[in-house]
Amino acid sequence: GSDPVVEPKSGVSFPPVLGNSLRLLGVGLRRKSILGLKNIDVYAFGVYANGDDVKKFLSAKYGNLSASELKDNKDLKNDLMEADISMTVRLQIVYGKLTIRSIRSAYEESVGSRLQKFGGGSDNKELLHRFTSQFKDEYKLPRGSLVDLSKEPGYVLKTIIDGKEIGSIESKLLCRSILDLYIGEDPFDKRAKEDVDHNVTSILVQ
Ligand code: DAO
Ligand code: DAO
Repeated sequence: GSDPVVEPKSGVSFPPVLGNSLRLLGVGLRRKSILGLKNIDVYAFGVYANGDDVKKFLSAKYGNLSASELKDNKDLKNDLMEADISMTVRLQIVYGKLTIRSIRSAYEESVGSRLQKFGGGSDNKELLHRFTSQFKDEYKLPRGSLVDLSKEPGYVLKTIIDGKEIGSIESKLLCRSILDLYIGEDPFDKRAKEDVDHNVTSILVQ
């Protein structure tokens, strides 16, 4: 459709198409508990992918399976995150008091655990640092800010804040790790992942 999609818990809405080729596959909410006491809603997010890329990279292997065969297909989920498919995760900030320091530390925890899981090697620290060194102390992310984490051909991860590119890093491991937060095994919001799985399946069976 052409109407915006609303993330129900935050009320944040996402355009159905980004640029002219990325389509919205699912929306969700990133929460974080502070001191185990309360949960804050940090940002709403939308997961986008280039539908032609999904077909191009996944049809040969999955194109003649039925929707039900695709539904619980673990290989498909991994291939979606590992293939050279253009995807963007758009974050819209909900929490009004984010500091660069809190972003860095949340990032080290969430992305750091994935780099460990998928890479395991010694360049993890260097990769983490390369990413967080893009966050200059003068950046502000007030409520309503948009951050696009954009995976481009060749496993280049671009970070774009309110339309302005702040850095780009070429790393398959980093791209895989970021996507895992949103559509991997233990995602921030299960519903978003289920929507993405469902929509990828419908791209492949159509
Ligand atoms: O004020 O201590 C606090 C809570 C801050 C929580 C910050 C979570 C940051 C999550 C990453 C945001 C990325 C844009
Ligand atoms: O939610 O834990 C998480 C991971 C968030 C990763 C995104 C970080 C993007 C930060 C841009 C910061 C710019 C100052």
